[in-house]
Amino acid sequence: MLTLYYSPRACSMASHVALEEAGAIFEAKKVDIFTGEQRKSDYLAINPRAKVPALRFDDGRVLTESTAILGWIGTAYPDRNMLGVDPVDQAQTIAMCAWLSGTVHPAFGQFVHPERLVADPSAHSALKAEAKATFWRYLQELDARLSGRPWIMGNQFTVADPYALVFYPWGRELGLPIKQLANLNVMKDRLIERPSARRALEREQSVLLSMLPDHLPAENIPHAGP
Ligand SMILES: N[C@@H](CCC(=O)N[C@@H](CS)C(=O)NCC(=O)O)C(=O)O
Repeated sequence: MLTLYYSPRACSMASHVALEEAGAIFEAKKVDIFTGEQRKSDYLAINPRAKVPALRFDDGRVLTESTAILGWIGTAYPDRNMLGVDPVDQAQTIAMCAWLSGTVHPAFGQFVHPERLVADPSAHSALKAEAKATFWRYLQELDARLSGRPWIMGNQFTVADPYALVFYPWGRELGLPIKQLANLNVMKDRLIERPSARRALEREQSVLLSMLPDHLPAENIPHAGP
C-alpha cells in the first residue's frame, strides 16, 4: 500500500488532500515536525533530508518533493483530472506547483529561519522584514488569480489548490492581514466542502477547518464555519 508521511501544519497537506481527492488507497503516517520526529532514524531511512512529504510505494521506492508527488498523483489517477485537460494545462499546473515550492515556500522559510541564510544575528531582522513583505506579495498574487474563478488554475480543481492553501494559514502565523485575501478565503471554504479533501483535513486536524470567513461583514457570512 502507498504510505504518505505528513505533518500537521506542513506543506504535506497538499499531497494528503490530493491523495484523498484521487481516491487513492493509502496509509497516512504522521511525522510531527514540531517535535522533531523527522530527524529520528526511522524517518531518516525514508527521507534522509528529514522533510515531509514523502510518499512510499509498495516496492519500497520513495518519492519526495511536493511538486513531484502532486504531479505523480495527477498522472496516476487521470480520471480525476487533477492536473488539467491537455499537456499545456498540465504543464501549467506543474509550473504553479514549482513556483509554490521553489519561491513561495522559501520566502516563508527565510522569515522563520533567517539564520539558515546569514549567521550574523544583526542581519536577521532585515531578512525577516523582507521575507514577510515578499510572502505577502505572493499571497496577494494567489488571491488575485482567484478573482472571478473558483480554483487556482481556473474552473477545474487541481492539485495546485490544496497546495496554494498551505500558505494561507502560514500568512496568519507571520501576522499578515490575511482577512484581506477574500478570494483565498472563499476558495478555502470551497475546498473544505469537498468530502475527500475534508477527510484529509480532519485527519490532520488542519487549522483550515477552524478559520472562519471573518473577512466578511457578519451579514454576508454564508455559514458559521466548522
Ligand atoms: N521542497 C520540499 C520542501 C519540504 C519541506 O520543507 N517540508 C517541511 C514542512 S513544510 C519540513 O519537513 N520541515 C522539517 C524541517 O525542516 O526540519 C517540498 O516542496 O516538498
